[in-house]
Amino acid sequence: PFLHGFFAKFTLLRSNSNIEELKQAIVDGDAAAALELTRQALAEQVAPEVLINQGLIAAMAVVGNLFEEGEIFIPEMLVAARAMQAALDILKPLLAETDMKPVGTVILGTVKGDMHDIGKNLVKMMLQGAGFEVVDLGTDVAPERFIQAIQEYGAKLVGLSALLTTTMNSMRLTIEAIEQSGLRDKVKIMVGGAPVTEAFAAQIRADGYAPDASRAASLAKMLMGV
Ligand code: B1M
Repeated sequence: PFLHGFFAKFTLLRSNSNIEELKQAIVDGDAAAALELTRQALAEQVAPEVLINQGLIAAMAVVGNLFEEGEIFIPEMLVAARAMQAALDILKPLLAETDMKPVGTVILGTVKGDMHDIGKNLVKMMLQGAGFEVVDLGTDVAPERFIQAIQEYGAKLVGLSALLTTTMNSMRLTIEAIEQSGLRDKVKIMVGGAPVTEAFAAQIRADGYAPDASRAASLAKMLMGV
């Protein structure tokens, strides 16, 4: 029993330091290291949900703070998000075998007529980093597709992105269509994108606006009461 305790403690200490290394690799945007450390930790029997919570999600929280403090910028945030995504891709199939539940499901898309998706993809990765399951409808998404997806996934949160002043109106039409479908009181709607403002969000009756991907993740958690 003494030796067993010793080895258990040793393994725990080792895996804690591996998780710290994994977290740092993601913050640094080193996808190769993040992958290697994730595989190593799995080989040492560290549970996937521990890696996600203490490694991936914790790393993206650090990245979000650094971004909000102006210490890093969009390119660094993108590489960090890609490193997180690489690790998440190998952990996701394993999660299906555990009972780890996502924080919630978000239906996300760039509204009709708009092809810009770089910002939307960044929002997606930060939401995933915060523990959300994201149903990404892509770009140029018609209001009916949002409605269909809300019904299909029983989602409680919808995220709309628009990069053109002309497609801000699609955002309004999407919210109006959700209202007319009778689903409005079942979902929270958050909006964002370069031309979108807090005042516009209020005008079109969205539940929230975020100026960047990091704050989109915080807003999503707030709207879901997490
Ligand atoms: Co376009 N484009 N573009 N473009 N493009 C802009 C947006 C523009 C400002 C350039 C300019 O003229 N100065 C301008 C819009 C002007 C306006 O509406 N007032 C413009 C135009 C006019 C066009 C075309 C019409 C050009 C043409 O064909 N004549 C055309 C439209 C096509 C269409 O959509 N129907 C077009 C096409 C393109 C490309 C395809 C070439 C390419 C897009 C590639 C792609 O996305 N896969 C492109 C690009 C790259 C840009 C610029 C240069 C960069 C946009 C970007 O990716 N920014 C842009 C000029 C600029 O912004 N400097 C421009 C980086 C990204 C990380 O930021 O998307 O703002 P952003 O996302 C941020 C936040 O806004 C927020 O978080 C993100 C990360 O922090 N956020 C959310 C975004 N979505 C959110 C959702 C949320 C919360 C936060 O909740 C759900």
